[in-house]
Amino acid sequence: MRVAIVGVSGAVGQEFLKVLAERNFPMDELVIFGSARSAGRTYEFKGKQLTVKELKHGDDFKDIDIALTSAGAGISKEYAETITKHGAIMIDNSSAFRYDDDVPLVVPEVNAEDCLNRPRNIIANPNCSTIQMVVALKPIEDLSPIKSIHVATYQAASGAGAQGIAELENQVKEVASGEEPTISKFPYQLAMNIIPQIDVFLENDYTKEEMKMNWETKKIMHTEAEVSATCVRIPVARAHSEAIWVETEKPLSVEEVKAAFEKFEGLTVVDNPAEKQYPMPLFVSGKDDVYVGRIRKDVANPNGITFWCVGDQIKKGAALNAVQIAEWLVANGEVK
Ligand code: 11C
Repeated sequence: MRVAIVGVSGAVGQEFLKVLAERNFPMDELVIFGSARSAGRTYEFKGKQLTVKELKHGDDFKDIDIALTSAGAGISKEYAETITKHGAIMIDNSSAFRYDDDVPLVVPEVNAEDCLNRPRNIIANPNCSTIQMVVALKPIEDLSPIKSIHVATYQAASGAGAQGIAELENQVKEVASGEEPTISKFPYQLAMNIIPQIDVFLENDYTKEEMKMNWETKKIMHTEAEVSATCVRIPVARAHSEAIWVETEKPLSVEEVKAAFEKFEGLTVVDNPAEKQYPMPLFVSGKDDVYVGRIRKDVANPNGITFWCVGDQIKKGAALNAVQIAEWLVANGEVK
């Protein structure tokens, strides 16, 4: 088994290294690729130094079984043929192929079997804000079909990559010392502020990030239920939070939803209002699971349940989900 990482120097690329090591992913060799700028750098993996190879068109992927790619949609589109032409399965973290009918979009806890139908040998990893939401929605859908979803997100700086985290950290220092904050990745100062815009605005006045939550949820959950999202950037490093309102066909009790959450693989329930216990980015950063809490009946809708959901954006929102897809492929004999 030979695995490749493409885009190893980015925040998600670095997390691929950590997650593969942490989970002791079964492989004989790991090959790491990056841009001309990062070629030649070395990164440690399980005590060995690996050198970054420059990503080029050619036959470098000839003996690769699985390629984990996170180098942006443009690179994914340009190199998909190079990566897959000898049989490697490309698990792509970018938005390049998510909406293509012949590319499955997968969160293993929800729709792992969709991996079986991959005519182009590409499997897309969803957007981080969608991943954590669908992990929480699936056990509800299993109790009663979901009719609609409203969500307000509180998204971490890491969604804008390692440079996004660095920009927030710098701004915190700059603001604290009375300096003018340096703004580059985000449209406004993020420190001491929140920004109700992630990605560009579309014709319907939702942002692309908000519509990704709509389009991707439908594809992953095989549902027609609409998602109405408001996505907001907040000054937190690397875990996204979401307030979610779900309307189901039949009314559900808090107890049955909580029990379904507790049984569901990949979810951890922290919900003890009397002791002020609920999930927060402070405690969820770096964790594998998606955390849920504040579970209650929606007082504005007899068929509504509302709850709070926090997930590490770089782990389950990106690298871990991709590695779990790879693990599923291996466990199900999909890798020759
Ligand atoms: C953010 N969700 O928080 C975005 C980052 O489609 O993979 C991930 C964008 C994507 O800014």
